[in-house]
Amino acid sequence: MRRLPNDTITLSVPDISFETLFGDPDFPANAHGGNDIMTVSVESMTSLNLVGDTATLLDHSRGGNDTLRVNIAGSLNTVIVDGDAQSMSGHAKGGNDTVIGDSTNSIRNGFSLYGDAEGAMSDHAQGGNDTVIGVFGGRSLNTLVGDGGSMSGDAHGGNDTMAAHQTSLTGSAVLYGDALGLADHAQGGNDDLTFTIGKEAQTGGGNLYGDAHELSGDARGGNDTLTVVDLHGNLHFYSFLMVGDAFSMFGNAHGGNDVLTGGSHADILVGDARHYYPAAPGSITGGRDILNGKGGNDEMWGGPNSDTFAFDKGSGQELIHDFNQGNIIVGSAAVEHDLIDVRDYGFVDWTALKSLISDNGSGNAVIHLTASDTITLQGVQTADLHATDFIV
Ligand SMILES: [Ca+2]
Ligand SMILES: [Ca+2]
Ligand SMILES: [Ca+2]
Ligand SMILES: [Ca+2]
Repeated sequence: MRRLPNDTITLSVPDISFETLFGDPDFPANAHGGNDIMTVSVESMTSLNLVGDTATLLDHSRGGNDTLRVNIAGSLNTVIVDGDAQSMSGHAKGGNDTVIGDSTNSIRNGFSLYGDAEGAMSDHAQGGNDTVIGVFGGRSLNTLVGDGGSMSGDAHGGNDTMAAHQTSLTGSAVLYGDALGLADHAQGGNDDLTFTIGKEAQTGGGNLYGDAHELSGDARGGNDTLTVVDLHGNLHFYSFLMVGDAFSMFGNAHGGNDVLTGGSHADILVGDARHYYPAAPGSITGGRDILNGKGGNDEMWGGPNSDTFAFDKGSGQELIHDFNQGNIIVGSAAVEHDLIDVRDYGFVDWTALKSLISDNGSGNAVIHLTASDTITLQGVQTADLHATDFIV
């Protein structure tokens, strides 16, 4: 396999230009891309597509391990960065890249960062294990994707590390661990997604999807970790949607076992998907997820399969929508046993906890952990709850 040279490229793109830059523009069949270091600065009203290797990785070609960084100043730029290529097919393999977009102190700049390819990853294409980092503010909406625009056939997503960091007043980001859509037999990797709210941040938020926006066919979500970190604390204008696998699951899709940890505001945490469209009753299966909303008044859905809802002191007014009901929602008759973990509250035993549970006016069980912390179980009555439903 021919190995292409390792290049170091540093340049500035002038205002009002359209540029597409490749790390290895001349890419022979089945070559191995170089390990390139590319740093590009962008001013205003520019459209940039920075690609670590070449336009299309085909057959048995491989992307190099590239470090791609775009520094964005000014305003109204459109930036797309691909760790490897614009599309991948055959048995192509993406490299393990570091992709960085930085728009701190600029206004209205959006960037889209892909660990592997902005377009389709099809056939047996395999994403690398990439590090995707977006640093932003300035009223921007940004997208971070661990692998590709779409994955189909037997494509596999890599195990990616993704970090979105809001450094200034306003801004938001959407993170996908693998791709916007996973179809056929595509499989998501085991990704680590983090959104950090910086000390200067005032409003914003984002959506974190462990795998994709849509899982269809026989697609399978990976085992992902989703975390919101709040360095500012106690904000009023933040909201996060955190979903372990995908916004929508269709057909025979399978969810992975995900761990979701919210921030200090009102988050929505979903173990598998927000919406389900099974091909037949129970054809969609969910993972065994662990959800912890942390502070703020959070809403949670564990989704199908047995999930654990964990609560820390100061958790606020929490609502679980589908306690032991996730399998029913996808039409499955399989037994499900969700758990509520309240160890952080230090109750002596189940009897002590049980005395704090009562039905509200709507007939839903409410667990009064403290004067200010409660858990409401939608569609569940106090009489339905037993010691085996809790980790005390
Ligand atoms: Ca890559
Ligand atoms: Ca991935
Ligand atoms: Ca997942
Ligand atoms: Ca689940």
